[in-house]
Amino acid sequence: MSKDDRSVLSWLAFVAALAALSVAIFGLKDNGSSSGSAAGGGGGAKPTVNVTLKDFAFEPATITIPTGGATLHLMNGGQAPHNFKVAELGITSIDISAGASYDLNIPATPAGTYKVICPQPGHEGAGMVGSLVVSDSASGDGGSAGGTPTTTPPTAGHDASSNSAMDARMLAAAQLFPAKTAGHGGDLAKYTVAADGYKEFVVEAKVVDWEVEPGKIVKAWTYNGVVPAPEIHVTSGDKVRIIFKNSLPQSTSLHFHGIQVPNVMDGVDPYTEAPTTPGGEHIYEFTAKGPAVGIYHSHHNAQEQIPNGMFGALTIDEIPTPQVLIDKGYPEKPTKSVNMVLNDAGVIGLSLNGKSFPATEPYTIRVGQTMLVNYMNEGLLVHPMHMHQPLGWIIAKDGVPLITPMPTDTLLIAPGERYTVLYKGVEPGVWAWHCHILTHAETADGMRYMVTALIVER
Ligand SMILES: [Cu+2]
Repeated sequence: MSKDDRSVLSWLAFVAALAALSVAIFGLKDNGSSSGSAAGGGGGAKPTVNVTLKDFAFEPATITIPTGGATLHLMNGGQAPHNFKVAELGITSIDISAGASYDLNIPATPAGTYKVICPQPGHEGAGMVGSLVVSDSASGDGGSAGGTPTTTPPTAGHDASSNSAMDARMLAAAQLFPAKTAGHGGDLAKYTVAADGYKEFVVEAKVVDWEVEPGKIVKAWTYNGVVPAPEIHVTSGDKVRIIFKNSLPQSTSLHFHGIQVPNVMDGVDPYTEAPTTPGGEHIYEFTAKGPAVGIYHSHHNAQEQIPNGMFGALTIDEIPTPQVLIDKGYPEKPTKSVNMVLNDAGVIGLSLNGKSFPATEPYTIRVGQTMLVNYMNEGLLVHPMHMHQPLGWIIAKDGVPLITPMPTDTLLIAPGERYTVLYKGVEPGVWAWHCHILTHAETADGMRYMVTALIVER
């Protein structure tokens, strides 16, 4: 995969535009007027009060400080960036990102109750409203201490506020895409050429920490520490040797799904070989016969080992662009070739290439360029994968080129199936690309799981 897959400037621009739009809609653009924030430098007597910013609330909702001022230690315990604003006092913190904290200085202030909001677009509407009570009488939680204009959460009607809360949650979720997570799977596997001419790949099964989405770290069962495993790509006629090591706490075996190999190399223990026990090794050898769009995965306790992450693409040669599409103006070779491995179970769960939205990877092509996608379903369920645009052409099923390509915008892929689809960029834009079983793509808190985007640039 090329670097520009991950250069997502257009998408970021799109997200920024979306954010700007919502700022315009909500009219919450904050004009600064931030107070001094003597982050901790404030000299003696001022107390420090801890406030946690959540999605979408202040905790506590009523913050009591003395008239002499205080330092508010603001901690963002949510997923979205938050801010702390007291409009009446002209005080605004900086934007505090998820997990970060900030000390906000509140100077000496007349007694009273002041409304606090988060000025991030939509957050006030989502209920992120609190009160700052300035009082010398009550040092406890004196919620009703002041006599001045109390501002409790404004409501524009029950439905309206819960609806705007939902919109705000969805916006916050969308703005996280593409979220950074540790680890990237599916990159090309390295090999060495042995003295006898074999291409040698080392594949080690092991359990590692894997970040499926921001902050969701699971004990994944992997090949070489990534999900999906590195793609093994070879050419017809290549002699292939896989030196397989088992560093799992369980026995396992390695099967080459959709690849023509001798029976004794099929990896089906206990029939074609003995299981490879923890700490053990097994050598697999075959001569590559292509084209093939296959998978290497476990064939031992597979209903658990595979969804937990033990799968990787194994491809031989390339699926050629059909003449009928070349005649329609498709380039002979795709600009980009992508494996899209679907999963829905085990510790990884609903995911595309080992990641769940917003941590899924967006892909970029230009108008006129083509992207070839090998869909591979390693989960336990069927998934109808839907590309909003452009229209795709199915050019191979299970690695066998079709005599006549078939158009698709929604393609049902069953467990174990592989489909090869060619997409040609036509209309510029950021196009949603997701499983169309809607509970695999969305929640009431916004898009999740099996969702990514194809970015078509001019
Ligand atoms: Cu699905």
